[in-house]
Amino acid sequence: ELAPTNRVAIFHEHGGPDKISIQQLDTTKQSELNAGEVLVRVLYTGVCHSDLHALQGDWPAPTKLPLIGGHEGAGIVVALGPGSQEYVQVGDRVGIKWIADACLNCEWCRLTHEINCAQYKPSGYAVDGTFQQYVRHTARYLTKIPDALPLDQAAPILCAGVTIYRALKEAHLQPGNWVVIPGSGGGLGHLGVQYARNAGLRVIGIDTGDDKKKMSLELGCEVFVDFKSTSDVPSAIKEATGGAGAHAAVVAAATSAAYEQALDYLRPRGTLVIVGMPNSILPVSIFKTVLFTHRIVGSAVGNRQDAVEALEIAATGRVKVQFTLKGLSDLPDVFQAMIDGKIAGRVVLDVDK
Ligand code: 8ID
Ligand code: ZN
Repeated sequence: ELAPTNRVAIFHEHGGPDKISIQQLDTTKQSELNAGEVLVRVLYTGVCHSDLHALQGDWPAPTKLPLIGGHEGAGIVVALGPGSQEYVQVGDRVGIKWIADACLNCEWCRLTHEINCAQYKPSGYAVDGTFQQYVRHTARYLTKIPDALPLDQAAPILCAGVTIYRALKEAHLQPGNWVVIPGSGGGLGHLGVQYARNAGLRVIGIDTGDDKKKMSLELGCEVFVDFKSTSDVPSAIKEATGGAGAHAAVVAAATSAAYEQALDYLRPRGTLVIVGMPNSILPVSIFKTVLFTHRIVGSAVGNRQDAVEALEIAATGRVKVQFTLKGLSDLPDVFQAMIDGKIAGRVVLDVDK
């Protein structure tokens, strides 16, 4: 059942989409499973903007090199290492997430904050990820995918979905509150609009262009603000919320401008949730933060329970990934389209194509 070769998208140095090459690697190493590991045959993987940050070397944390990126993988368990059968069986439909593994034994892991574990390993960053057909993965950190959810739909939930679902929780909102989602036409954002609506929130989307506007409104934004054609975004948001401003902004855009604007349209006691990750500094007025008693919080993916919940909600059909299906060999073009801001929703790759 293990093919002799593994088709991968790999890069040896940081840079642009031209650094990616598609190769066939020998699978011998992958068949030697350690205790607690399983072999996953990846079928579909989403392409997250974090994969582009990894390719470009944007963040002040080094990736492994050469790197096979990707951290939104959906596939089937095809082989079990010793001791892994207590978690999964051969044939199980499973998801691979940003957190490939954590120690599960430190203070942060005990509190379910595995993202803060000093030993946690990000997929497609510190260890090879899902832009390949076969991934060796710790059994205990895989997430089972509900039967009702097709694997191509499930893939983007495993990072984009779980991340924005958890970020909405971090805003501590009540039904009827206003939440603004900058980046509402992107991968995380378009799912955020739907999870927010599912939680009874009133949603304002910010993004640009007709496709992203249409998608944002169809998925449940009451108001859409185009950040390129609107001269004063904060005023537009204040007006839409009856003058007071929004209860929260959950920023899913990879640009600092979206953060600076958010601080100007939050209502008193409002919360800014930092999700999108440009490598930049946000200037914050200490005086205004005190005057308006704002909260500013970071949110990073979600824990294993958040992943289960995000998948279950998607399996009911109340959250639907809007995706374009492409092949692994299209990855360079997909990254270029992401750089150009042309992707509405998500791109999912069939790793065999
Ligand atoms: O755990 C985390 N915190 C986490 C997890 C996953 C992803 C963080 N991220 C980060 C990614 O690394 C990236 O920085 O979230 C950001 C968004 O990821 P994505 O959703 O995968 O990116 P996208 O599909 O390119 O969507 C971004 C959207 O933002 C819009 C773009 O038009 C695009 O639709 N946008 C931009 I660029 N500037 C904007 C602005 N000023 C804006 N939208 C509103 N206002
Ligand atoms: Zn991601």
